[in-house]
Amino acid sequence: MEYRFDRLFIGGEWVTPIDGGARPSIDPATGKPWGDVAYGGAQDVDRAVAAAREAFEGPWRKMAPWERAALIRKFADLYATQVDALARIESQDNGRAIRESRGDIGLHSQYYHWFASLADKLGGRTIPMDDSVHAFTTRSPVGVVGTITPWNVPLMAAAWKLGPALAAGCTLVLKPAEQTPASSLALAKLFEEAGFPPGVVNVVPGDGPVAGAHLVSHPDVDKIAFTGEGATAKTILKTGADTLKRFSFELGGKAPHILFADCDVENALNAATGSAWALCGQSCALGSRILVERPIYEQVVEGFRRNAARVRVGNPLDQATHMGPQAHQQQLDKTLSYVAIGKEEGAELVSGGARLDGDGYFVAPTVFAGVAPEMRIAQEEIFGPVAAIIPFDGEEEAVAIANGTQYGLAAGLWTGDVGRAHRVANRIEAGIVWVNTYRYIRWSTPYGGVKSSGWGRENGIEALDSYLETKTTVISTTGKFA
Ligand code: TXE
Repeated sequence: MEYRFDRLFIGGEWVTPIDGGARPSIDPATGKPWGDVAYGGAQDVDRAVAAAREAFEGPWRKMAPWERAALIRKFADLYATQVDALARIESQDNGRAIRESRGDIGLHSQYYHWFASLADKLGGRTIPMDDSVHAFTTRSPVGVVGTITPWNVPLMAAAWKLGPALAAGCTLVLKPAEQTPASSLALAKLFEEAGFPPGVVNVVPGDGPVAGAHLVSHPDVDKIAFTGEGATAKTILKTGADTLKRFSFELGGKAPHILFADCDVENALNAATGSAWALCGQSCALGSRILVERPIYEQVVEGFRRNAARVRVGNPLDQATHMGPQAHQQQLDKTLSYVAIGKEEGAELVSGGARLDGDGYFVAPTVFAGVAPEMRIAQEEIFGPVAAIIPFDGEEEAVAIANGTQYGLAAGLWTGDVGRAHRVANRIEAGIVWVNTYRYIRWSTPYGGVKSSGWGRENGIEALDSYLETKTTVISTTGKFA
């Protein structure tokens, strides 16, 4: 497949931006541009929304649900043949280790297949009333969806939104993050090749405050599906308020990963270190707060030190690399600033804590021990490879610390006591809790946050809810005013 990055994809055509242009995209492993990528402005967003509206009112809506499903499946099969190419494009743009990108992107076709399988099963229900009325519900697509995605996992964030949106019968304008637009344009190519009607999926890279904000305030966009920072979500709510469109938000996290003394410590330790530094620490689901019961505290801190030394940091396109660079300069600066904050707050730096030599945005896997729950490094999302180890005594304290942040996205706990597993999982404020495992995320498992971590759920049958409207129809069976 020939991929191109110098045009926007609007209405089924590769077009030159009207009020955007082309801009170098930076390879974070070198700090240098790898090529130019098109970006759009407000007028390009207008064109894309118009194309999405036309497709929504026309061919996409007229297509039978099973035909839509067949097309999504065709796309998913094509996607599966392109995993290597997509992984290389994404890793070059965002620095994610290729072994991780391949593994992740290798699963995406299943997301599309799974949602395709639901496209023709979106029935309503009948509502028992009395003999004089027949009441029932039907479900229809929300309409044109603006999807705004982040730079850490551009294709995954797209799959989580496009899968259910297309199955529901919506059309889309996808605006990827300005730092990592390339893989989303590659995605557009696959929709074109699969034979999607023009305008069903449009891809317009652009700046958040320009293209993103225009999409959000656009009166002809019915819903915004967003993944990113909480502060951006608040701006988006204000920008879009006048249109009263629908919003779903997948925001940040500060997941507690709790290790009770009765767990299988080595197993838990490996999961805890792996999921603190995956994606170079740049994922909302990572266990960035490691809560450790005191009897195993020294063992766990030592294990983190040992495992940090084993992480191979380097060229993300090298299959042997465990951890690539931070995705961009701003994130590098943010991570390093939190390392300084951790030191100032008096946490014990066990490992890492510095930028690595060279032009790329590499940081050593970093471990702070002796972290107090109220420290900023235990409260705020760093989004870098920085693990904060917090000691605790007993279940009550573990739950209090786990719930003691503004976030509530994901959590993990390790224990050999099945009763404790249920008790603690039940009390943790999070959209997903993993017990004796971590970061198991699939198309069928709902994912999303409580508290400041978001609105709505992605994946699972629940994901469809935010792309559908429910209509209730009540018919008098007597022909009289009931
Ligand atoms: O995110 P933004 P940033 C967190 C993480 C990270 C921090 C900053 O802590 O360090 O956010 O990342 C678009 N109107 N997460 O600043 O700005 C933008 O173009 C409309 C957690 O890069 O939220 C991009 O497409 N759109 C997170 C998208 O929002 C706007 C993943 C995300 O960028 C906009 C990423 C505006 N006014 C960062 N401003 C997760 N939940 O996984 C920006 N955008």
